[in-house]
Amino acid sequence: MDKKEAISQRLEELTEELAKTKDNKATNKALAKLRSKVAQAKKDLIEAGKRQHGKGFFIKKTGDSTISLLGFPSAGKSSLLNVLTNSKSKTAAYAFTTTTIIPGTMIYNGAHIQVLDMPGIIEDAHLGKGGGKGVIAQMRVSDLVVFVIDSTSAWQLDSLMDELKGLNIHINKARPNIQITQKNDANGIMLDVNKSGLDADSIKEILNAFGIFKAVVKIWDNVNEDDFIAIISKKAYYMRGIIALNKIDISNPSSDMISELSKRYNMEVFPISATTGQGIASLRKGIFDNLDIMRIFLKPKVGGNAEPIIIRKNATVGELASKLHTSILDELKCAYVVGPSVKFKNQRVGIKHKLKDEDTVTFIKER
Ligand SMILES: Nc1nc2c(ncn2[C@@H]2O[C@H](COP(=O)(O)OP(=O)(O)OP(=O)(O)O)[C@@H](O)[C@H]2O)c(=O)[nH]1
Ligand SMILES: [Mg+2]
Repeated sequence: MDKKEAISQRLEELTEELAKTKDNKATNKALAKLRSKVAQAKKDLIEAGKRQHGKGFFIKKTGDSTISLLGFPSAGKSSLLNVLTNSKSKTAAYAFTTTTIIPGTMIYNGAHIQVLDMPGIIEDAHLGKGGGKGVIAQMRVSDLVVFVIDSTSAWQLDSLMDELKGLNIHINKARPNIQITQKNDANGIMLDVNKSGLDADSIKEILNAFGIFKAVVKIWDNVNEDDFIAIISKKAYYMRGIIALNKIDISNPSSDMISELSKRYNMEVFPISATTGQGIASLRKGIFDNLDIMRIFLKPKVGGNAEPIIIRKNATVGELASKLHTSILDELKCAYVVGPSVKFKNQRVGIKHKLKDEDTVTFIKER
């Protein structure tokens, strides 16, 4: 039995004991002790998992954004990489054709989007089956997950989503708002705001189990014990996702089924065929729209080039200037903007003005 299995077993025993103790109407003190032991075991489990990462087929992030193609074997991930990018990844009618992560680049709206073709995920990927751990680790650092699903067996997505939930990866969910400010002069744990489903004692025990004894705590959202532990152990991931419903050339899914899928998983669904090319143009647009990037054009054009600058959505004029060159920011007086972020053409704006996709900016230097 390896370390992780041993901790899992201990966690199971503790959880059982906790359930029994609750039935016994035991003292609060005994319950508190048990709860903090459970919290500690959960933390150990997360730590043990951390050390097992890094088998080393990590691909370095390049370009403006990175997306990963995730799905079961033979769903069509490699076929999709081949139509979206300039790369060639081997495709075949049998499962586990792709055994390492294959990168490609998709250029859309002037943005260079790195696309990662992943080996097919199978159940219990988190236990290391089918190289699942490396795939998950790489996926977590990408900016968007495209779930590639075979439309003839779309509901398989259930087990993939369960797998991710078990790994504390949440798709299209806002990160719960929890503030923990450690203060040496605080009088223990001061619970200023508590909108969670947890009572003050449980919160204290969990924080203590993580070595936090003096802090001001504000919990603005309704979280349960598991969410709370995941967040304070910094092991919860919140990611964006969309669904590429593939092979529609052989299944022809109904619009009811598509909207049902979208509702169930809270993701936009793009019906496509990687072999006939149906729906691929909409998927490209969907990928760009779901990334946190926008296009800004410069006037005068840099080197006669009409290529946009790709920058984080809602970036300011100042952030744009420093992305280009720090010296531009130093000399910047104001800017003139044409486009969606201003009320009229060539509106004069300051450094803190927030830009929008497809704005055109003229920098004015200080004399
Ligand atoms: N009819 C049809 N077949 C497709 C489509 N996309 C992929 N296929 C076929 O499905 C099979 C699997 O495709 P791959 O692209 O290798 O699938 P994968 O998801 O990369 O599979 P692994 O690498 O094994 O995980 C191949 O025979 C493809 O030709 C599609 O849109 N329509
Ligand atoms: Mg493949």
